[in-house]
Amino acid sequence: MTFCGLDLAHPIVNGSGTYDAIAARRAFGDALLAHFPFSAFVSKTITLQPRDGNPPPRLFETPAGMINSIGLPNKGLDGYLAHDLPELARLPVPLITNVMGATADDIAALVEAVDARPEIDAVELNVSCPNVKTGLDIGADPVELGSVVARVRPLTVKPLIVKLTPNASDVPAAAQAAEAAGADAVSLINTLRAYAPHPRPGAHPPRPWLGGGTGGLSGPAIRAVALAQVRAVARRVAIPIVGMGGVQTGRHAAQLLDAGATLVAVGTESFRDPAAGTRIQHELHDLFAKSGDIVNRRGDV
Ligand code: RRO
Repeated sequence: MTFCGLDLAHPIVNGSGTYDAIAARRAFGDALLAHFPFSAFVSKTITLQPRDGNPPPRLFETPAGMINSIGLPNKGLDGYLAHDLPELARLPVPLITNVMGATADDIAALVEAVDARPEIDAVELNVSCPNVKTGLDIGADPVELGSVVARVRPLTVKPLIVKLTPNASDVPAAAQAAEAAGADAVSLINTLRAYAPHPRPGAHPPRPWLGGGTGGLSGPAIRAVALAQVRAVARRVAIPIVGMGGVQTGRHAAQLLDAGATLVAVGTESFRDPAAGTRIQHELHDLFAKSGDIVNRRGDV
């Protein structure tokens, strides 16, 4: 199949930040390259400057999901290019680098740097980041999102995927703004803003459990939200959609394809099972084989 001009073996990719391919290579050796679980690899989000991330605790388990407050720890652009990129370039699949910035200038610098590296096949723009001036998530305001995408669009010839935030009043409007400004695809959903209270209630003032205060909810708990948002976005844009949110089985992946996604990303499930991508792809394949020919609705396969 093709996605934004990339040849992919199947529609299952990873959600940014949910699979450490470098650590997996260390753990599984060359077997990982022979049986890589995804048809493209999406990097963890990088920023211009290195970041330590949030203080611990960074994770909280809920009855059907996980809340993370990782806070973007990363080596920064230079560290990524020098240390991670040579290793990621050895993966047997196309590489999508995910970037985030708090200003349009930062995002532009990241996109230009990524554009200059032939090892990188596409850029994913994470817009779940507060603008340093307005304090609002860049991706939550369609006007601001459109202006950021329009600013960076001319800076790269690589496919530009905009990873939308689900924490917005009108996600389809944000998707439309991204499309109108030249995005080649949108991906959704990122995590839903969530709060994990401290296990000992009654403190004054009440304390959060997570070091970062609030976090993002992922896993099966958000699957129905993902389906609704992907479906609503698919009705409003013509560009392809990378759908994600609580996918644990091939059936869940098929449901997102039915909702209008072209690719499906696996995220939280990979923490339980690093081979989940392979399993889900096989389950999806078997489902398709049984039902004849479930081609995705955009005819992009
Ligand atoms: O690093 C994080 O805490 C994080 C990011 Br950048 C994101 O986009 N989504 C998320 O759930 N966590």
